[in-house]
Amino acid sequence: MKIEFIALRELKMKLKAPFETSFGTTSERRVLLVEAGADGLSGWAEITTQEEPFYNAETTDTAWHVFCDFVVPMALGKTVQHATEVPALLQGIRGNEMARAGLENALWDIEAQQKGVPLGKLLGGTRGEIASGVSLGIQADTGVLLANIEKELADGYQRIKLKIKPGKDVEVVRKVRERFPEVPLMVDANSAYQPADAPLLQQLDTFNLMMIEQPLDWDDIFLHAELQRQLRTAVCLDECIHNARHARAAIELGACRVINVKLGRVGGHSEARAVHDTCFKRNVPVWCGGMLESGVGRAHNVAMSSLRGFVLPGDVSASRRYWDEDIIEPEVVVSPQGTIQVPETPGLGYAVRRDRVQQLTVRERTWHAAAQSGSRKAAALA
Ligand code: OSB
Ligand code: MG
Repeated sequence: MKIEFIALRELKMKLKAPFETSFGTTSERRVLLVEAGADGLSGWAEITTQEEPFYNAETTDTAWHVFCDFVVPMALGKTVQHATEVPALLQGIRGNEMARAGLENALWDIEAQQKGVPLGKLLGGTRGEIASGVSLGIQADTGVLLANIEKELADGYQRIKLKIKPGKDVEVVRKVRERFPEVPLMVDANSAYQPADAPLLQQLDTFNLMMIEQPLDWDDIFLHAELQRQLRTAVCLDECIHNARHARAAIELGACRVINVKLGRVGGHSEARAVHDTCFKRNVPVWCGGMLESGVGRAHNVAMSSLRGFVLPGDVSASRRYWDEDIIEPEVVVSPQGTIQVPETPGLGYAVRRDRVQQLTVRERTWHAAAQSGSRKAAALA
């Protein structure tokens, strides 16, 4: 695959409802889409940054900068046999995993189309359908939260994740448990607690939670190990894990018993698969996280979730929970049993709606590789 062109677009997409976490509230997404072209095919991916550097260090604007000024110059015009070679092209860029993942994942889409196989299969996935759960934002009114849970369960979702923060934790979980004694339930703190909060977190042990996601600092594996020893409930790491080396360190230090795999956070499909393999070898279950993605990022998540180690329901849920109208056709849908079918058609398995993308685009840049002949005229016409 010769990387002949790359396009980067920013789309403005309004969420159906604001989403509140311990680090802030999001109402309107600034979605970055990458389109890459090779061998007459075009592939799509999403750069899954948030708008502000409160989840990880990247933002929509830092990713725009790193992508335009470093990723594109290092990759444009280069030839790779497999999408797995993209990380080597971008070697040297430290961090900025989401910006890098945008290019690599677009190449995975192209490779899958070229080989005539569904992306999930190309990645080594074996599942025909994946188990879907929901992540519910913090609510001012717990009554509203209970009603929302009722609705998600009626729609078939297989597990409920509650966002928590200090002051919105033990009592909220208690009320949810009282009302839903059996539902598979977990919480996600997005690094809102300190080691001194261990006694408070221990109170959560009484609610039969599947796991507590990322209670402590975003970059602190060591203190999560100390905390895990004080809890019966499994710790799940999200923010802390940026690659397979981190996953191995966290598991071997006893910092967690579950890992949330996010494509963007670890730099793309190759590293996500490596994290999966590291966990699988050590019998650590994984699930696929979400970043309030548009359909493009969501489609990539569906493909990754088809790998055998994704044994727990993830945060990959239906398009219609987020958007009045998604940018893919068909949209991601969830069955009454709480499952998503893994596409069986070549590539991503969902078509990108160019008309809709264009409508929502607020800025756009495109780069073409120089023609091989060195003809400036050919380059200008490309
Ligand atoms: O920590 O998993 C997280 C959204 C934005 C940033 C971080 C997280 C989340 C979610 C939402 O939990 C998952 C989703 O529904 O996409
Ligand atoms: Mg999380």
